[in-house]
Order: sequence, then C-alpha cells, then structure tokens
Amino acid sequence: MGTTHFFETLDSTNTYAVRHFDELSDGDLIVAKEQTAGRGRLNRKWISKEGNLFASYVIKEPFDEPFYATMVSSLSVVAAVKKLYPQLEPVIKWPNDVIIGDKKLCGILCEGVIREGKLKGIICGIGVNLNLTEEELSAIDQPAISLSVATGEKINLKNFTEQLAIYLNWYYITGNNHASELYRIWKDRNAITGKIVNLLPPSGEVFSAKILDISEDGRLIAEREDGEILYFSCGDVKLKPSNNLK
Ligand code: BT5
Repeated sequence: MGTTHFFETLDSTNTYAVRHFDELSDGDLIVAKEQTAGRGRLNRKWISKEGNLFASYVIKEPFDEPFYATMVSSLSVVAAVKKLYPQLEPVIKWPNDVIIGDKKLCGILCEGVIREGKLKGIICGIGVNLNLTEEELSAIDQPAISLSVATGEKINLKNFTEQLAIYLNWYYITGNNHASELYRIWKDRNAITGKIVNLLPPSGEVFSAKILDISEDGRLIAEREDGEILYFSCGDVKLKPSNNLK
C-alpha cells in the first residue's frame, strides 16, 4: 500500500507526519532511527534512543470511530511480534499499550489531522522497544520491556518495520471494510477485561475497579467497588500484581 520513509533523526515521527500530511500518501509509514522529542500522551516523554522503533502510519480515510486507529496500531504490533517471535505473548492494555507480562513494550499516540474543521486523517504514532537494555528500561518510571530482553536476541529494525508495515496495511483495510471484525479481534487480544485494576482517570484520584467491557468506541466500562458503573474514554490503567495476564 504506502511507502516506508526512513530518516536518521527526527524530533518526532508524529510531528513530521502531521507537518507533511498533504505530501504524504494514504498508508505511508514514517520511521526514524532516533527521535529528539518523542512524545507520549498529555505531553509525556517517550524514551527514543537509537536501536528501537519510532514510526508513524498515515491514515487518510479516517474511520467513523477514531479509536479504530489505535486498534489498527496495537493489533499490528501484536501480530508483528508474534510473527517474528512466536514464543512471546504480547497483549493489548487499554487504551494504547502493548505489554508482555505486565511490562510496557509499546506505546501508541494517534493524532487527528484537522483541515477547515474536518477530520482529514489520523497519524498513528507507534513506539516499540526493540533493543533497550535492562539498565535503560529500569530508568523508565513504569515497568517496561524490550524485545531483546524478552528474547535474548538483538532485534533488527528493518525486519521488524517490514512486518509491522504489512500488518498495518492489513488491519487498516480490515477496519475500513469490516469494522466490527476488527473490534472483535482487538477485544480478543486485550488483557484487562474481567480484571480488577487500579484506574487513574485523566483528572482525579486512582481507584480500584473491575473492568466489565470496552465499547466499540473505545470506552472503558468499569465497576467501582461501591457498585457504580463508570465510562472512561481516556485515562491510565495500572495492573495489580495478582493479575494473571496470560
Ligand atoms: C504512549 O504515551 O505510550 C505513547 C507513546 C508513543 C510513542 C511514539 S514513537 C513514534 C511516535 N512519535 C512520537 O513522538 N510519539 C509516537 P503514554 O501512554 O502517555 O505513555 C508515556 C509513558 O510511558 C511515560 O510517561 C513513561 O512512563 C513511559 N515510557 C516512556 N518511554 C517509554 C519506553 N520507551 N518504553 C516504555 N515506557 C515508556
């Protein structure tokens, strides 16, 4: 489908893709060997050292439901990891992480491109830890893992990027043609439904809740200990150590 554009260094592949959106084609993938200003949600930083994957996938036919872009991205990372390393069991942690065990392997940042008040496209930013060392991972302020630590092998960026691009195109097409099928597959790969977790809403205090379901528009449906049912379209989930995530 699209073309993969490789760069040595960018501030952020997302920033580049948003800036150059009009010149890019549907399905293009922007990849940088390193980022000098890698971003997470809410202005958080993404550790972007050379040897890891920093990519932005360009969607020019945005889904009716923007959360589908995050689904396409996380499913593609899971599929690429499983294709190359079948012994690993990556799963999706709402809203935008891929984890192995309870450790973050990948973060996703999808950003809309608006022109004249209309959503023209979505940039799917994907960061995957390919070769971060144990020492580098331990400097991150939440449990994190890389494919090299998980497998004991050095991970090749080009191989991983090739696989990722194949799955991104595949799931993008699936999402556009069979949206409910994409949602079904995504839910199946998702780690938190049915689990009791600590939920951190965008504003407010952390609390313990059981995850009942995730709706097709990406909203988390959670039951608080007092029985109240709450819906969240963003926030963070902290897994409890007692959860078996397999
Ligand atoms: C994310 O945000 O997880 C989205 C990360 C998206 C990064 C990609 S790289 C390509 C593209 N270009 C960009 O500039 N961004 C995208 P969030 O859920 O807010 O998580 C951020 C948090 O993850 C940080 O506050 C740290 O706790 C943690 N973190 C930072 N770097 C990490 C890393 N390399 N591995 C694991 N966790 C990390």
